[in-house]
Amino acid sequence: MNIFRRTFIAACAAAALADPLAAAAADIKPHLIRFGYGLNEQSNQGRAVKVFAEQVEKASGGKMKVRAIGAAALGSDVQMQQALIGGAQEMMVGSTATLVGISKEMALWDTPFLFNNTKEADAVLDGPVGQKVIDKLPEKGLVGLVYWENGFRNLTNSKRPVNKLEDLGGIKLRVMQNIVYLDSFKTLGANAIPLPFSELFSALETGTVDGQENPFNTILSSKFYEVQKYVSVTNHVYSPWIVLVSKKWWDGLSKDEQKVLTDAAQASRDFERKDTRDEAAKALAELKAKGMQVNELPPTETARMRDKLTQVNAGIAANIGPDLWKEAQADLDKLRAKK
Ligand code: KDG
Repeated sequence: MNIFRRTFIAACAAAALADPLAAAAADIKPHLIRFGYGLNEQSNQGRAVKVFAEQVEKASGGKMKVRAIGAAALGSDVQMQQALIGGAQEMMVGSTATLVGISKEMALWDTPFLFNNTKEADAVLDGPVGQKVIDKLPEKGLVGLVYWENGFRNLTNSKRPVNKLEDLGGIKLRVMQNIVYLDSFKTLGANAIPLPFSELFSALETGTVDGQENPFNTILSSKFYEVQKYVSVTNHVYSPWIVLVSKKWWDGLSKDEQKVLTDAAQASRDFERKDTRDEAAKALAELKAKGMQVNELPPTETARMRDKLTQVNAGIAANIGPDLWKEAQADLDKLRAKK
């Protein structure tokens, strides 16, 4: 366990144990929380769920226990979302992109090249616009606690390096089950095929698909280097994860129990973003060491990609509502003017 994590957990434990009477006096009953996620236990997603679980247990004096269940053992993102809505599962973390079928405003985060860097992403996701998108969830039976970082997405495939737009032509590219991703990669000329994450490795291994797109962290932790030869650095979209609670279950919790979960979610968000960024900084070199051939698209080519993908932006703005779209763009303009 790295020094950052040890220090972080010690600090959480100290904070919680500093006031054991508070935990004992609080209106907290025993709960077993099934928390599902799609990547494996060793991934950045798995590590952050573990931190969340440890924080919940410490802050509740051991009364609230989180059973972290990874590798899509409780189902795909879409299946877990339905389980939360029905009250059959308490919590999950997954992609905002797979939530669009339930809450259309989540499509804002699918906008290609929306964020230029993580500073912009954190500011908008944790600001008023991010909250407005989360506020649309309760009417659908979900409670969103925080956004985590999946990261900037990049292309991998087994056919050829993607040095220019035209190289995507004819590549069978797996995309998330999301209309914007489907439209975006069709617009770029790929043969876009939507699949759940849990089916991706085998689809790459069998050649059902030639490629996929994900952050370096996921490419590494899911061992895509075993079935993919080329990494083409595009950073074509920043992808958030979102920590979700079943509203049916949440509404039955006391204010103290809800506070344990919101505090733990915020602490785990801060851990997860730092952990993910630290890992991402080293992941590309590790992918090269695993034998992958890496190429960075020249700025002229990413500019062509960005220009071509503006076609999908109008559809996103119409789908999420022009006011929300304009507010997000205005917030980004203000952030960029501050530079
Ligand atoms: O459960 C898997 C999800 O977290 C998903 O976001 C992973 O980015 C992903 C993908 O490509 O499906």
